[in-house]
Amino acid sequence: MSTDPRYLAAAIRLARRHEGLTGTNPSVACVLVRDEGHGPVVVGSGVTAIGGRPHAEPLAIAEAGERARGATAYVTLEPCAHHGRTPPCAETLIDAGIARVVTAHTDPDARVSGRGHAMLRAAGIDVEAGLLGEEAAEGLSAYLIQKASKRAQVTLKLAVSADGYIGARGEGQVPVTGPVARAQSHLLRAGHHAILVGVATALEDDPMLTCRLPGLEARSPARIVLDPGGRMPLDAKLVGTANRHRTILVTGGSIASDRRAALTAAGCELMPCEIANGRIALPELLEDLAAIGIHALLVEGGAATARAFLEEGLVDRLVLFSGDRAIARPGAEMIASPLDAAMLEGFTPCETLTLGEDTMTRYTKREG
Ligand code: AOF
Ligand code: ZN
Repeated sequence: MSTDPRYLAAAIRLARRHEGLTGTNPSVACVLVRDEGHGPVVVGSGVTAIGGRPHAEPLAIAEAGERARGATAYVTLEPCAHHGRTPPCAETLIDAGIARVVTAHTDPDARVSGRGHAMLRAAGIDVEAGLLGEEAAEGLSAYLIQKASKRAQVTLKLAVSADGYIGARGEGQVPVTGPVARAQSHLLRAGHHAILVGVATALEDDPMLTCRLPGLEARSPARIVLDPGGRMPLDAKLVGTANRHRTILVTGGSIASDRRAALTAAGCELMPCEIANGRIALPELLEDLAAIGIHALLVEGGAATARAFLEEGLVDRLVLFSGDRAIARPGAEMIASPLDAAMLEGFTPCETLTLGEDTMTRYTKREG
């Protein structure tokens, strides 16, 4: 049986490591495998460096050294063919004496698309393209959506209690899941370019929206608040920490000049956006975010914001944390999950993890 799927799957897993950390570049991985007479062994591997360069292939080749000669390269994306800030990876593979290349997905970048594979074939390298394409596409999805639609990818995170609620009005952050699930939700933050909430959540919860896992604090993404009416209080934690963590307030453009000056002085960026029916026009916002390099957006709430993205069909991926306890209390005004059964039908489950007492299921949008 061919070992190709096994090594390519290993590359797909490796690529996940730098998801959200490679800027506008996709996180790609390359695994080099050679049979030196005792069966295939991995002689080198690489993943696109944090920030986006170097690319995966030269890193894997540097690790393999002379052992790259005659090896098979498993790459999650078609090797690049253009002279950018680094020489074309297809050329690097050819020069290293790679014998065979197996890739999962073609590169939609106009400078590369089809050319990377063609360069390799022209040099006499045996190329197999498109193996495990769907699996690789999931990890590359923010990049693929940005290239195809010029908009940011949307991942909606929801934490729903056993009795179907996401919180209680006027009570700030109500714990819905336990510590293991909460740690996982912080890891989710680290893999995105920005976290978005509506101003109601910012007012009610006064959240920080940072990644607070030990050692990963530096991976906190940018924070975005939808604030069409300019209601963001100056003493909010998000404003108070805007000098340390990028903070973008999406406004309707009608903020009093003294407030504007104070928010800007605190380090907030104001992003005026189109308003439709009193609400931020979300498709336009996603295009504006992609234009400033925010390609992977995590929407964290609250209910109205989540519902707006769901109703407009703008949720590409859904991450649903299901708590094991009921949280409703007599006298409390409970906030129901914005996700009804009909909406959930629009998504395909792809993975469920048990996290302590709770579970997390990842879904992707059902196509067609
Ligand atoms: C690869 N291997 O690891 C990655 C690739 O601005 P540049 O020169 O870095 O080029 C960015 C483009 O490179 C990007 O749009 C995509 O086509 C490709 N990314 N290619 O061979 C890699 N990250
Ligand atoms: Zn490259």
